[in-house]
Amino acid sequence: MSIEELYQKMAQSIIDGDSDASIELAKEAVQSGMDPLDAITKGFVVGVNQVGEAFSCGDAFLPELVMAGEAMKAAVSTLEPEMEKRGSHREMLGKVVLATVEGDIHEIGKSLVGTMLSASGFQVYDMGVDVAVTKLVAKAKEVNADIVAMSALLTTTMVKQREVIEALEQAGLRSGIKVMVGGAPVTREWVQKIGADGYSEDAIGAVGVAKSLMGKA
Ligand code: B12
Repeated sequence: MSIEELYQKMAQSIIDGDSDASIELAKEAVQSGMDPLDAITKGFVVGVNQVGEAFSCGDAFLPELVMAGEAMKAAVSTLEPEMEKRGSHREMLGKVVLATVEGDIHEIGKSLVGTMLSASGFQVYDMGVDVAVTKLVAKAKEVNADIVAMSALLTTTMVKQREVIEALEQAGLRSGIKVMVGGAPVTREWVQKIGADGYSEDAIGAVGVAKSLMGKA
């Protein structure tokens, strides 16, 4: 099978919501020596984006979205050990408290960012999804975080990113902590509006931004 065919099959496994197939294809990618991030961005993500578009046009419904999400999660989890193995940087670059904001349960992009950051040498405290503003701020204080990184996939939950920044300010922590935000609806204008320090459209970019925020780019 050519690489292009493999990418196409990967995308199709997500469209079909077929976790067994997405896991098998992820394993095949690892065995063939493919960069796991290529498998994600050129294969699986193409499928998940297609399902997302179909959902927004009314051509797909919630069960399809759920199945696609599960298949995507299964593929990414299968590729994670290989991504971590490939992360060559072992020097501790900084502590990152990472979460998907309150009210939002989208976890795939957030987890991918976490994997890439830890593979690049950051110590990542991944708090999961739907994390309350107060819990996030308390964790940042507890571990003496260098960076707070927040994911939001819904236009209705993006506002929580601003609330966290305000809560960090109120707790007197903002000057010592850099804030990174991301997620599909996040734009540069939004980043400026809420006074965040960094933003990236993808997980690779997130590593570069985190490094530059730590003065280690
Ligand atoms: C899979 C999925 C789901 C799954 C999530 C499964 C899971 N375990 O995560 C399920 C089925 C649960 C779901 C539920 C819902 N979803 Co949904 N979902 C998606 C879908 C198709 C893909 C998201 C995804 O995983 N993408 C792949 C990852 C790799 O990309 P990513 O998340 O964008 O992350 C990358 C970047 O954004 C960036 N990034 C992400 N986070 C961060 C953080 C930082 C700090 C940085 C620097 C970068 C960064 O790097 C990541 C890696 O490259 C999107 C459509 C889309 N294409 O985005 C809709 C989408 C986000 N969902 C949508 C909706 C409406 C919903 C529901 C409200 C549906 C409903 N009626 O119930 C619920 C909301 C539930 C909730 N309260 O959160 C809408 C949002 C519309 C809007 N603008 O608000 C979308 C856009 C679909 C659409 N086109 O309408 N969803």
